[in-house]
Amino acid sequence: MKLAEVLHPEDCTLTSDGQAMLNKAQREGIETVWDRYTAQSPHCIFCETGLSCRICMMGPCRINPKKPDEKRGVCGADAHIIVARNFLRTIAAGAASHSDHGRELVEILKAVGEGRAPGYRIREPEKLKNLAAEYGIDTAGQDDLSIAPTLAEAMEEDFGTSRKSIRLINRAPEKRLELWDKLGIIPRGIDRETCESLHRTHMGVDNDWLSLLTHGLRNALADGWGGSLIGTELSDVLFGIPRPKSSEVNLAVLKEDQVNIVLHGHNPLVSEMIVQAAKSPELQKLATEQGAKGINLVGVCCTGNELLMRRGIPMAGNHLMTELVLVTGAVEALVVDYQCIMPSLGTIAQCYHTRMYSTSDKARFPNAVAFEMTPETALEKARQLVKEAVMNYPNRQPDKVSIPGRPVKQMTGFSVESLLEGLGGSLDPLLDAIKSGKIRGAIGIVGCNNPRIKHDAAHRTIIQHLIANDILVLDTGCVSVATAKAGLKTLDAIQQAGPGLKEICTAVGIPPVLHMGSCVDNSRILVLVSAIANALGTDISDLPVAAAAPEWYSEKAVTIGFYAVASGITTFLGPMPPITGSDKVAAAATKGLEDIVGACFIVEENPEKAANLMVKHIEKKRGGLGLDSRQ
Ligand code: SF4
Ligand code: MSK
Repeated sequence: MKLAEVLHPEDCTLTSDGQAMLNKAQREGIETVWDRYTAQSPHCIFCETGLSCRICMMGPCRINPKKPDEKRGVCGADAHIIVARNFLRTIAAGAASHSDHGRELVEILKAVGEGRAPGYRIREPEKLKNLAAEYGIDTAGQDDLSIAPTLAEAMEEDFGTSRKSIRLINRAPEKRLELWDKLGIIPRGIDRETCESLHRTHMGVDNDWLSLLTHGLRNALADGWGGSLIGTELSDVLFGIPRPKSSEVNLAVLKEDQVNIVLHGHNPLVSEMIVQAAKSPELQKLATEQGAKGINLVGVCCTGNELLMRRGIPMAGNHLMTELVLVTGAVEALVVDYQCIMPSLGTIAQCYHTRMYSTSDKARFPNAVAFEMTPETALEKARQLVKEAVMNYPNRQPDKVSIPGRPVKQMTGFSVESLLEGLGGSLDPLLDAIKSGKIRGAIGIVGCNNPRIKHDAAHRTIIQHLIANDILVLDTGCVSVATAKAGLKTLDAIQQAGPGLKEICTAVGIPPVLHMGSCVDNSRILVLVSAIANALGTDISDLPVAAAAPEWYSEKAVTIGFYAVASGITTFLGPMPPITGSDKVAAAATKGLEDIVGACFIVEENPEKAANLMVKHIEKKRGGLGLDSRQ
């Protein structure tokens, strides 16, 4: 079934560049994610509610609440056990993805210290030393290269530690740590909690839905305060702390007269080497010899976010735009690392002259050239890869090229460090703005796109509503592309903010929506809210803050949402997670956890209603702190 037969591009995506490329895809007979979504609909109701189980070969089983003899799986598991087990496995998968990414950064840090990683270096020695101090390492008299392997080894212990807790959890406020201790959910080791999730969910282990859910909190915390936070911190050490800068966004960042290389995935390890390689005068000269005016690097998804935050490299699009980037016909090379890379991309690349390259041994793709990079070989391989892309430029078919529209400007690069610098070294101006009510609170909008929801529409509606209500928005991941494309990351967007937020943004010179990085970088938001709670002498759950993932799709998003909740941040979800098959699990996740950790999921797919609920939540939290409240 083709898109043209059932759907119109305007129904699929809010974005004009997306609509233009969907029209082109239809004309050229190219199947996209929306075609496949339509073909797969309606989805299996048992899977959508979490009531199917294929954990063992006595099954697969499904629970049919309407049939008395189908209320238990073959092993005897009821709906609550099955739903909770499935949910915990999802959390474990998300935690594993982020944390394995974090582990690779630890390995590179070690390789840098041992002189095995040409191309990589320590760019933030101060941050390296601060982290070492947090891990109890005495750095006196040691140079950066000697500190690096010692810190890497200490961080490796966090993955499979024999300690009682992972180290960076200590950044959480005292009250939160006490609560976690009381609940027994302080993560002991990143790999340990993920491994234990898989153990608990094996047939015949943990058959108490609440116990499964509780371990989900611990596993998610191991991600947020462990694997993800290590990933963010070491990316900064190795590639630089993001600082405010200008860039551009949308498909028009591709250049008709240049060699276009698109960088996709999550881990900056590969893309940073491509950036270095592309600067080589020799390769630039080669590009000219092939008839191009230069080499143009652009990002998509979270590798794009990493490059945008640190280097200002323009962003071509988010998750649902990745196929459409190739439909422009203007891409010489698509270079991927891992996560959120649709297996369809290699097939679409073959419809044009585009070559797709996979760079990680653990992430292979159909119709992609396997081009594995290791710490030792990455820079040399990156040079080879850029050269291949340049040599592919003459193969471009001009009649198939169409780059729609014009790029939109955006500001990016708001790490915790750069925010503090912008505020004069102290959180006080931000706290004063919150106390005075000029800024009512802050919401971290994070996450993906999902063809269930009109692409970028929920993001845009919610965020415009929030800033108009004087709520500062921090965004990460694919939503950050949606807001940038809507012009919400420019100083002009201050005009769309409410009067209080307008005043503060004008005074500080920042847009009302601040880009804080990739989906791993949600850990930056954790660090920021902890610092605010510490400054106010309270817990995170008391603050006028929230998180939201209006168009989420990925397992990682569930884990992020759950570590936010475990940390005391109420989290608004668009699509409902597959837990409604158990009234107990659903009630706990969407209500009961509030009494346990001071936060829960609130699920509302309608963006207007969701935005209103978020404003209400912020005002309620203000009231709780004794601040003025518009309730
Ligand atoms: Fe069925 Fe139980 Fe096996 Fe799941 S674990 S497939 S419910 S028998
Ligand atoms: S890439 S996890 S679609 S944010 Fe991080 Fe985007 Fe979500 Fe993947």
